[in-house]
Amino acid sequence: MSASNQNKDHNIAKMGFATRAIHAGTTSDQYGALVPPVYMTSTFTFDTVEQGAAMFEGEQIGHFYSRVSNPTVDILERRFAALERAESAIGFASGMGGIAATFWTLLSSGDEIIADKTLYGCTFALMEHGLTKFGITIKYVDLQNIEAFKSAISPDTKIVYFETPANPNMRLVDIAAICEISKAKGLVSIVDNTYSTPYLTRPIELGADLVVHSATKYLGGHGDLIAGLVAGPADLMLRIRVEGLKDMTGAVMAPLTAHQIMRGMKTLELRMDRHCSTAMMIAKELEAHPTVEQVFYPGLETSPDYALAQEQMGDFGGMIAFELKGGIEAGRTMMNGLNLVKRAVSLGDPDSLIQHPASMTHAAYTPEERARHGITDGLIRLSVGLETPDDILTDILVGLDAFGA
Ligand code: 7XF
Repeated sequence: MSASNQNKDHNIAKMGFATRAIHAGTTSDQYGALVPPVYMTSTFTFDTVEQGAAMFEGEQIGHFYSRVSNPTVDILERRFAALERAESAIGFASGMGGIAATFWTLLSSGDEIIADKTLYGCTFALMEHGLTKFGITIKYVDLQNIEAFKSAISPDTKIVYFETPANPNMRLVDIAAICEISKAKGLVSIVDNTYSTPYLTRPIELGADLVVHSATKYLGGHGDLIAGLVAGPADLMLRIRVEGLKDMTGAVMAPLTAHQIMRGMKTLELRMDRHCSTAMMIAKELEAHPTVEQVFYPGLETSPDYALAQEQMGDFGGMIAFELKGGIEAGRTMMNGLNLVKRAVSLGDPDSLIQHPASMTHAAYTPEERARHGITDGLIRLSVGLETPDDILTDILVGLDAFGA
């Protein structure tokens, strides 16, 4: 990177979120292209054998193979780091690819992870069915209980890991409180910030070491790609690049995907504002509806997490979970009665999506595990999209009527 680009980036770093989402990390090409070129190349040529050797040794900085780094992905990584207020970031082929590469880099046999009791189903499966095969112990702890966290820490604990809000039940974890203890005990704290996005919550500013994301969701923002991003301190990120990404998973992000995510991120702030305002409206309507037993949305004053949400979230996000009085049978009837809102997993798309965690995203848990981990069978998860707010609401009310009838 040239000195002039560094200076430009330095100024961008002081600017607002939307400005950073559009401009941070930009480098100029020989034609002055506004949108960065998509470098569809697997390899890069060396001027001399000596230059190639210097790059492999790490003595000379530059791109030499796209499983390690790529100029288009590099711009996205710098831009995303500027949003999370991190020193550095890495793009991955999927959220799971980023999470796996991070664990593979940081853990050895005999180590222990303390994970929150509510996790996305495949993250749980990676830990419970994957890492345990290699001598790693996972302790699932209710991280809303600070004392429980403290007493779970042992000399073997290396990582504390949590989502906030958690997928699927919307529980919040106090990032600052957990990360302060984690730091004092020498653990690496890892926050899955997929639900909030850096627009609403910046875990690193609150003391977290690493932030992981499914960029498939709000960051890409259009339901047309699978990707992951991880951000954190430069030294740790370099280790994750060289070990977890390059050698242990090879879960590299494609340059075209980086281009799509950069296009998506330009409107992240606008989209999140709309996701949040529509979700708040729908959460209130659901809460007032006679067929609804309970609504889980941190923006509701009745939420046990309302005070914490105001502290660590700029707004309350686009995800809602709820239970109907008639349990899962009523939930199925309700979901099958929808026309506009689509029955699908994933989230953060312009299209509103609805799904049943116990049989879909969290099917990796056994029924007993789901009960222990706070994922009830009657829970329905709604990803509130960007359609006209009243149209989403009308569709949901028609679905609730189908159940009420
Ligand atoms: O590998 P992916 O890009 O699908 O990301 C994995 C992942 C990591 N963290 C969180 C909080 C996630 O929600 C996800 C993916 N979740 C989707 C969902 O809950 O609908 C996956 C569909 S099964």
